[in-house]
Amino acid sequence: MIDVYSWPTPNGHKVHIMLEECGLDYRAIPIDIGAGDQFSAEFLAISPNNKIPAIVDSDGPDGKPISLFESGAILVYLAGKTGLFLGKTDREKYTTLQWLMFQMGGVGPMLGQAHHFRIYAPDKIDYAIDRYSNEAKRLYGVIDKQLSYTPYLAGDEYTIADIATFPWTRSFANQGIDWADFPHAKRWFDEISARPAVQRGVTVLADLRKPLTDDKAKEVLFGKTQYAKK
Ligand SMILES: N[C@@H](CCC(=O)N[C@@H](CS)C(=O)NCC(=O)O)C(=O)O
Repeated sequence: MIDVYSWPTPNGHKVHIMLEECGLDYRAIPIDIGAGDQFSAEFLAISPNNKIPAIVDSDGPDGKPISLFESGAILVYLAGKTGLFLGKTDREKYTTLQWLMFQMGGVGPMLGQAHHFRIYAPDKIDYAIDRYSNEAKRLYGVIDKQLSYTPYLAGDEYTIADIATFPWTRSFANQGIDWADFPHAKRWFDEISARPAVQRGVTVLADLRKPLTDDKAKEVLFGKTQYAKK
């Protein structure tokens, strides 16, 4: 059994979608990041960076339990465990990892900052909004160009690179993106949105999430609680 410690955010959705796509048995354990659950000693023991998602697989590679944090590492692990969505040849695998790293190092952090400064920041700082909105557009441009050559990010097959990137593009409007500017990415987005496992994955724990409007949740995520010494 795989326990997934998570919350219905883009990084959480990646793992929920992968588990659904692979047909693995799992239990979703909510870590309410607006309430501060990510700072509990139990959670920090498996996720020292105080962020979701994390997993504990009772049946790890050596038959013993393994715990993992970082969504990219979890996707690679689940792909290795099942032999699914990583590619078959070495060439396909490295290409998948390349686009996965592009998501982890670029798409996630930058789209997250665009969303933050456009929507959540208490002061609307033009410099920050422009910087991250421009970077979001540039990244969508890279994705759009790649998807003008190939059906999926890493080539002809749907892989963990698509599974990692897709959840971030669901908030395109809050990132200042107009799909009309990115027709190939829109074709990909619509196709992935229609996959049954994706539709199930994005509903995991979703009924627990409230809009990020209350001051307590904002303080936990963006204020002193986040930076208190642990
Ligand atoms: N690089 C990490 C990022 C994880 C991450 O940023 N998780 C957010 C939710 S999407 C979180 O747990 N935030 C809680 C906090 O910052 O305290 C990954 O991909 O797993």
